[in-house]
Amino acid sequence: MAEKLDTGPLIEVLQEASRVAILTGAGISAESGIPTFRGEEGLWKKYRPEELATPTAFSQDPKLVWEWYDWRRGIIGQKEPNPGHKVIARWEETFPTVSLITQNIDGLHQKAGSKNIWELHGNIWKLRCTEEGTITENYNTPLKEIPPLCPNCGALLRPHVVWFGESLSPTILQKSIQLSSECDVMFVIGTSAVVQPAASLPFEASEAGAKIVEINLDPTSLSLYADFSIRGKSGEILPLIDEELKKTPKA
Ligand code: BJW
Repeated sequence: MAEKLDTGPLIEVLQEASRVAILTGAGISAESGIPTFRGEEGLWKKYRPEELATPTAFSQDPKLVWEWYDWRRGIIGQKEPNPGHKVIARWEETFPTVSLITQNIDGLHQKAGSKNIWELHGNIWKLRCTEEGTITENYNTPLKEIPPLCPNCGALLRPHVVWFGESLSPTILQKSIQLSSECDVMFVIGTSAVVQPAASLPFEASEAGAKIVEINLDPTSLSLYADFSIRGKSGEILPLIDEELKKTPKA
């Protein structure tokens, strides 16, 4: 599929682009071996996270919720960025401005070298004190105690992630909306585009005149509205676009 892709019209658009925004979801990390949330092999199927990734679940059984996060940290900690993450990181040198808005909490974009990142749903390597709100980085896998407690005040620590029904950081959300409405091109990569408010960002971009490029294994509710909807693995499609971009002289 990827080999037969006609990238010509997309390359023309990219050659004119100066502000590129990229919205990523779990699919970008799938080829690194991190399960996505939805779909046959999704995390939701095996571990019912809709019951675990909520403030209610945490207040009822913090140990259970932490065991789930500890298990996921153990998987993520062993994984490396794939060619898709690496192309996105390199594009910070290719385009005048690249802004990466990610729903992922795995930290693989940072590991690949991306710098200008806006993490909409937090980061699994950060813990937040439920009393003081202080945020600390912690890379221990497994954690030394479950549930972990704040070394300063002894209160429960929680994962610094955004659960269903919780608000996103207003600063990060506002910045993401601004970047979406100011970009020339927005890539939407490996997201089922069902979780709000992230799923609205491509529409902000499109309404403001940006071209939308979706890369996904399957069609989504965004596919019909995208200017380019490319089916395939992002770890294959992104390097292919990058190669074409490098070898096509600007018109
Ligand atoms: C590949 C691939 C490969 C696979 N290559 N592609 C408006 C209307 C209705 C409801 C709401 C609304 N506004 C807010 C809500 C409520 C709720 C919501 O959106 N619900 C919907 C499900 C309907 N949103 C919220 O609660 C948000 N808070 C909020 O808005 O506060 C204000 C408010 C609250 C309540 C009401 C109204 C306003 C918070 C959302 C937080 C989401 N948190 C999670 C968990 C994070 C922590 C953790 O990881 O444990 O974030 S849920 C989970 O979904 C995670 C993800 O970031 C997020 C998105 O998933 P994603 O990335 O799209 O993954 P998948 O698995 O769904 O898709 C993977 C895709 O990749 C697939 O399409 C594959 O085909 C593809 N793929 N391999 C390319 N190799």
